[in-house]
Amino acid sequence: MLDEAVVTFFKAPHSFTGEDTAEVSVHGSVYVQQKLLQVLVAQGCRMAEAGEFTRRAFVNRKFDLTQAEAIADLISSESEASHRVAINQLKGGFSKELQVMRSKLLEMTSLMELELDFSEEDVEFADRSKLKALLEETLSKVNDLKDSFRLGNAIKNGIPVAIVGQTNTGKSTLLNALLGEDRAIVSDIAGTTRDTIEETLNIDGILFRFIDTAGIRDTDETIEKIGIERTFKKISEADIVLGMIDGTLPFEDIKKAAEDIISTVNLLEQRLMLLINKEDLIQNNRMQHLDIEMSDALRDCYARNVVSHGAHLVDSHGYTLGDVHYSLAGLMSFGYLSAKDPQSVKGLKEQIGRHGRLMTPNDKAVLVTNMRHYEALMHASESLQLVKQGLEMDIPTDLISQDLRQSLYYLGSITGEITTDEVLGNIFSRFCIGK
Ligand SMILES: Nc1nc2c(ncn2[C@@H]2O[C@H](COP(=O)(O)OP(=O)(O)OP(=O)(O)O)[C@@H](O)[C@H]2O)c(=O)[nH]1
Ligand SMILES: [Mg+2]
Repeated sequence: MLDEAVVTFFKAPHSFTGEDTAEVSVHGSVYVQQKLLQVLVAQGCRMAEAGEFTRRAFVNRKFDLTQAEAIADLISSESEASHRVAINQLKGGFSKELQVMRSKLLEMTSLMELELDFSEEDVEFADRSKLKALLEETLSKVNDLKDSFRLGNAIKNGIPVAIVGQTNTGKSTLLNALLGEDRAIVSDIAGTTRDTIEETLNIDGILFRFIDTAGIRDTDETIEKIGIERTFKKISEADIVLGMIDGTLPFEDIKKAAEDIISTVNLLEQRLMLLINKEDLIQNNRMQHLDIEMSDALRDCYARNVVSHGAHLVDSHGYTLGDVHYSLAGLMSFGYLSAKDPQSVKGLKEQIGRHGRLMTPNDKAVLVTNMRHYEALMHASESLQLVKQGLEMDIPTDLISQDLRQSLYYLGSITGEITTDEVLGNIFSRFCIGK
């Protein structure tokens, strides 16, 4: 006797995989488990491969490929928001949208191909104006889905927040305070941080990825230069930029630092929070002055930058939250911070959480979170674009239908209607054994 066990039998097709399945539950001893496996293997069983159960379920049409991938996402979800996106995908919202598009396109393609069979007779089964309308509609849906990847990816891996500014402004101090641990080295020597440091943090159910960067300054030092190049790369990849400025500097320097930061950010796509740090060292009488001067300077600078990008200036309403003073309406705000003071950092954290909530849809919006889906959508979009051009230029039907087939292929590859063993192997090998 090895142990007392419970054996559960799941009869096909009402099991997870759709096949007859048995589950053996034993007591949690490693010895018992090992011994049991040995016995079973000796009786002709073999160990499951990574993701084999989910793969079998997919092959038995229990769900499609996006849903199988959603299971992997669900297992690895680290925040409420990423969990919600995975659940939406598991429920099949994304697949349904794709299937509707695909079946309409398929019908059109079949009609066009029928014309080819009757090419001598010069008939038109597929109404070209209907096809054009369908194309427009599909193309815009495909592009919307494709564009949702930036956000979807941010929700899954953390919304990237870059902490940037000149040296010694307190960036690393802020990172540490946000995380509540001494993650980055802090010192009063300018140029302490050389490389970027990334850590994730869950604020109110949304995952953020904070990136402390090398301070920006003119330097001949090779390594520091490389670090500063990385800083600019991180700024361009961030959704939220925390621009740190040393509040003890003369006003002209503060203004210049703010302008430098603003010019590196794309205010149409990124949110910028300018933080005048070391508030504890700013004298009260100077503060009021600074406030007024900064507001004026920033309004001008913001208008210049945003208007030069072709957008409207957003009216901003200032309000105070704890120690931190912000204007939220625009995508740019400025406020004061004392990175050394937990209360001040707490206010900032709440503010960042608020930005995050504004950025993440809380309804059942379909978001693309998977790189594979994103790539397929990109290819589908390209093929559809070719079909559209082909129709406009009146090129032969067989060429148009080839491009249509191509787009159908890419759309079908997402849900797994069209797959190769290689693709499946790739997807399921990322699952753990036993899943
Ligand atoms: N009084 C005061 N000092 C601060 C505050 N924030 C940071 N400091 C000090 O400023 C100095 C620089 O801080 P760091 O966090 O290393 O600055 P950094 O921006 O990461 O600097 P680099 O890595 O060199 O770019 C340290 O001596 C900090 O203790 C603050 O809010 N108030
Ligand atoms: Mg630093």
